[in-house]
Amino acid sequence: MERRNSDMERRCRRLKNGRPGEGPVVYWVSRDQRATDNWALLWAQQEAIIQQKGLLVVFCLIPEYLGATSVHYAFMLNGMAVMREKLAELQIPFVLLEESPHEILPRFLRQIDAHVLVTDFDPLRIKRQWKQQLLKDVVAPVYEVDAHNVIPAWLVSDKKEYAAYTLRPKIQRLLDDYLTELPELRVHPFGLGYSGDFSQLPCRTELGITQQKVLDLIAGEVAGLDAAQLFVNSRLAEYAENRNNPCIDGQSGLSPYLHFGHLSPQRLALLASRSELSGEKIEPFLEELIVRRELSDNFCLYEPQYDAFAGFPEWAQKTLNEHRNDPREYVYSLQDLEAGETHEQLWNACQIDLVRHGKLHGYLRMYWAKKILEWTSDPETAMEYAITLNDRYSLDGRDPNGYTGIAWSIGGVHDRAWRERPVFGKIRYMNEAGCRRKFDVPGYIASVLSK
Ligand code: FAD
Ligand code: FO1
Repeated sequence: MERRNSDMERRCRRLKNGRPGEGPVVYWVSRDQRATDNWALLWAQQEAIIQQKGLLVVFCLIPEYLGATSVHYAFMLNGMAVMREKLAELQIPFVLLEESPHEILPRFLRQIDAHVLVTDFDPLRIKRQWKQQLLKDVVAPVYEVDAHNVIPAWLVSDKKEYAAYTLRPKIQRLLDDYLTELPELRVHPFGLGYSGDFSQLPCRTELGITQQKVLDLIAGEVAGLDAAQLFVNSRLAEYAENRNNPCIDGQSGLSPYLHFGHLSPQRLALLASRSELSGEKIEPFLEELIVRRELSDNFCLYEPQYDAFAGFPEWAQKTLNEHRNDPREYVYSLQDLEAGETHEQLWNACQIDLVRHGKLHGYLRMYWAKKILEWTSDPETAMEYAITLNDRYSLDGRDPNGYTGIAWSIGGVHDRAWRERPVFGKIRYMNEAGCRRKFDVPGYIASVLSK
């Protein structure tokens, strides 16, 4: 009898009891779109082996996801084709259904008499809504595995954390125990465990082109792991020094692979912590990758209004309300902002960078969002515009990091009060002059317009 792996067990929680079917264990992949280093898939295979059942991976493709464009879908589906290849090598079938999960999965699971349903954790509202609906209609037991955080979000904290400094000790206390080597997925010994076919279901067989570049990146878990290894070997050493300078390629550039789940954050953290670099070179990167990223999941998990004014801390709502009627020197429409047509060249260059290259350097993202607060009529409009533009253009958009990063910039989430000023109140202020003190602004503008 296969012994249960405790490292897997503690990353899994049961969402629903149910009647286990005679068919395969089903992993409904959504957030963590990879075969390698995927705790949800590992747990599903362990369950299937213990119960001597088949194993199947299913993805539900919807046409409209949080403002995603065809570029984002191309990157995602290219990456999914790589995952399907990896699964096939291990005799694990993959099915893509073209319908909302809560619509199609109950029918699909009944048809194959699924043994259990395994899902991956995602704090976003749309995912929670899908799951709430699913739990009503699915007969089989349902389990959820956090395959995205090194320490499962519901374990590291049971409440909305105030800031990085309140979450950091809770992470640090558990990190040595959770930052472990991940087991290997095995060739599945029990096949699919279903003899029927899926011809009556909205299946789609053609996915993406694995070697096609999207926004200069090859998608998927193979390219993602290569990019991670390359960053750790060649640029991690200078990360602490270069990461806040948009004129230097100092950040990892790995966020699209992390967003689409092509790269496991735990694998990346292991690669970084195992490099022969000294602690003070590695720590600043792990602080962002683990503390900051898991703080974003914590915010989206425990703050239902994570993308709205109501999600801001009390002090921020108060100060923004006190300055709600301050005169705005400039007020721009969403169209002005989208076209990068404001009075400030640096901001326009940021927007052009975002639109043309699908990404914006982390330091400039703060400045970019804060100007939207300054140049719109009210904080609610600022949130709406910043989220719309970030989700529409950023390859790593539509992510807990994005909603939290925007709420930090506009609404002081996880930040403290600063010296009071018009429009911003006590929200931390940033402007072009501040950027000029930090890096070569003309050089950045020229580089964007020349690319
Ligand atoms: P690196 O500096 O190499 O960091 C590696 C990884 O650590 C990142 O990929 C990310 O997973 C994590 N990380 C780094 N900085 C942060 C941070 N401040 N908060 C949370 N996690 C972090 N990140 C997104 O993934 N998607 C977004 O849509 C997004 N929108 C943002 C909007 C604003 C206004 C702000 C201020 C930040 C936003 N961030 C977003 C967070 C951060 O800027 C990006 O994660 C980072 O710049 C991505 O580039 P990188 O992978 O090269 O980062
Ligand atoms: N997840 C799904 O389960 N189905 C989809 O059709 C889908 C489309 C999609 C498009 C762009 C994008 O950035 C993400 C998308 N996701 C989809 C979500 C994906 O799982 C994300 O990486 C995570 O949800 C991040 O929170």
